[in-house]
Order: sequence, then C-alpha cells, then structure tokens
Amino acid sequence: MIILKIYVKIGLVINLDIRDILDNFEFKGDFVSCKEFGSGHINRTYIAEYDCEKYVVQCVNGSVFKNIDELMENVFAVTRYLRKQIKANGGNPDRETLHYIKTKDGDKYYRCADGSFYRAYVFVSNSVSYDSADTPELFGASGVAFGRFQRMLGGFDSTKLFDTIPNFHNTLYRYQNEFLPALKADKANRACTCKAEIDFVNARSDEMDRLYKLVEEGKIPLRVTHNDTKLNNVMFDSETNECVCVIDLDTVMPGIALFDFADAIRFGANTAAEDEQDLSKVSIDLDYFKAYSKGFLSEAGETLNQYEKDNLAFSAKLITLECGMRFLTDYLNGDTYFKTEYPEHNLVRAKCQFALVADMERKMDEMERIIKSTC
Ligand code: ADP
Ligand code: GN1
Ligand code: MG
Repeated sequence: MIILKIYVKIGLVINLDIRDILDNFEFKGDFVSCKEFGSGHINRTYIAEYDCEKYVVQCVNGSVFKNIDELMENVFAVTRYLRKQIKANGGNPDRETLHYIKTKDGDKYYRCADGSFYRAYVFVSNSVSYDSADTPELFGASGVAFGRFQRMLGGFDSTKLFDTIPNFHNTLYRYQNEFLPALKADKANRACTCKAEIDFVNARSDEMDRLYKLVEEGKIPLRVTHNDTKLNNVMFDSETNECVCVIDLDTVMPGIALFDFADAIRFGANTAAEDEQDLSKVSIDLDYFKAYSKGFLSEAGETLNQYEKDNLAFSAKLITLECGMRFLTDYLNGDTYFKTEYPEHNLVRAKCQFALVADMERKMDEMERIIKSTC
C-alpha cells in the first residue's frame, strides 16, 4: 500500500511514463519510487529507488549530444580503463567509477519511440554532490578527484575517443562560429538588451586562441580530459566528505588538461552562485583557488609540462570568459541550449561570469603567484 502511495504521489509530480522507461533496464528488486533530481543544465536526471538498490536514470539531451552511440562508446571505454587502474591500485572500482546498467536487450541505452535516449547507472551509495563548497578543504578534495582522474587516464590513447562535441573548449571557434553569428542573426531581438556584455566579449577576442595556438605549435598536448569539472560532478562520501567518484563523463574527449583545472575554478572558487544576480557578491576566492590548485596539482602536477603550468591561472580566466560567452550566445539565440528557469536566466549567468572574469583580471598577479608556489 505504502509503495503504491509513494508511486502515485511522485508519478503525479513527474510523468507516469517514466515507469515504462525504467522497465527496460536490468534493475534488481521491486520499484519503490522515482523523482527528478540534480541541477545539471543539459540532461534530465531521475533517481529511481528499488528495494535492493538505487539507480540514476538520465534522459540524454539529443540536441546537444548528436551521436549517442559515440558518446556511450567514450563513456564505456573510459570507465573500463578507470576500473582496471583503480583495481590495480587496490581501490574499489564499484564505488570509485560509474557502474552502468544495460537494458534488458543488452544495449548501452534505451531509445524511446519519441527519439529520446535514456541510460542508467547504480547510484553511488552513501554519497552526495555539492553545488557549492562550505570550506576550501572540501573544494580542494574535488581538485584531488579531478587531478587523479587526469593522472589515471594518462596512459589512455586520446585518439581512441570520439569528439562528441567538436571544438567544445575552442574559445576562438565559439566566438567566431557561434557568438558572432548569433549576434548578427539576433533571432530573439535581445542584442539591444546586452550591449555592455557584447562589448565585454569583443574586447577580449585577442586572447581567445592563446591555448589552442600552443596546441598547434606542439607545445601543449591533447590529453583525455573531462571538460566539465564542476563541483557537482564529483560524488563525496556523505559521512567523511572524502571524494569518491568523478561522474558526468559525457564530455570526456581529447582536450586541453588546463580546462579541467579551469572550469572547476570558474564554478567552485566563485564567492557566488553561477547565476547570482547581485554582482557585488561575485569574486574569485583566492583561498579556494589555492586549495583547488594544491589538490589538482598533487595528483596531476607531474603529468603537466611547463607550458601547461605557465597557463594554469590564465586558463581559469579564459574558461570563465568562454562560459559567459556561451550563456550570452544562448540568450541571443532565444535559450535553445541550456535549461533556463526564467527568460533572462542566461543573461544573468553571463553577467555573473563576466564579473568573475573582471575580478580574475584584477587578481591575476596573485593567482600566478599562488600557482608558482604550488608547482
Ligand atoms: P548533468 O549532465 O545533468 O549535470 P550528472 O551526470 O552530473 O548530470 O548528474 C546530475 C546529478 O545527479 C549529479 O550532480 C549527482 O548529484 C547525481 N548523480 C549522477 N550520477 C550519480 C551516481 N552514479 N550516483 C549518485 N548520484 C549521482
Ligand atoms: C553544462 O550539464 P552540466 O550542467 O554539467 C555544460 C558545460 C557548462 C555548464 C555550465 C555539455 O554542464 O559545458 O560549463 O553547463 N555542458 C555541456 O554550468 O554543454
Ligand atoms: Mg553534471
């Protein structure tokens, strides 16, 4: 009776059809409940509770990820490799990597009649993710997690991975091929509402190709990178707060290692939320910057070359500019990419990123000093 009540209650809030989707996966036990969960901007995530185990089920955003087969190939290949590494180091692969559940037909994902895709994995038990870190230590622990992820994948041949979103962190490409065309088209008639932000981006176009130029010159290698190192993409042990597992592997691709440092700083070392409207609250917290640098470099430091080390602080600014530009592009396009909660949400996010860029520019010398002393 209780089970039925919970199901009916939650079923009314989300969508009863989710049960039809869940029934296609090899889950253990009887269904208890299912609810929408998480704060990601792209996919839709559900927690499905069965009496034996909890699962995470995700509807993958097909307009962002155009080739689901290649995406899942990447995720499975990287996870298989990580499991071996963790096992060899005496760790527990079932807790420290994602554990995917195939469909009853043995496929890596389930394709619905409406063309959407679902995939499932075991919920990492006794774990929690955070949208902000209460202490620099907690944030530093996420640096250890992403640094270790980078180090453990050091031996994985990045050319074996598909480029699931080409030019994902190619800032100049995003400027020339996405931002400027969106501005020109001005589909949603919004350019007149964000002149200052457009000027902010244009004024920094000269810096956008600095890192890819180093790649072209053979000074920075392409490595296996996560590319979306937000704090909420690490699971922490709910009792000890130690990092358990890096999740959200959809953007694992060949990339520049610096961005795995940088995107975490953009999100987690901001004294405000990513969509804070009061820009006086936005700044880069140098204690958090230092803590993440220490954590990340303690694991990945030895694998980075001098060109990479010299550009760590700059990369934090560049990715913040890039992310703000992506939010602004989506605002100009009429909000077609990121999930939004209100009409100006993308503009608010962009303004917040640009305020953070401005603060990083003010504090760049200090950020450089911190990196030097940590390296
Ligand atoms: P998105 O691409 O939308 O960011 P994520 O894969 O990051 O999706 O998942 C969203 C949230 O769901 C995460 O921040 C985390 O809280 C939770 N989550 C995802 N995978 C797991 C898992 N295997 N175990 C426990 N929680 C998870
Ligand atoms: C998106 O899915 P989520 O919320 O982890 C985006 C990232 C952005 C981030 C900004 C595939 O990440 O690139 O940095 O929003 N993911 C994709 O919060 O575009
Ligand atoms: Mg995520």
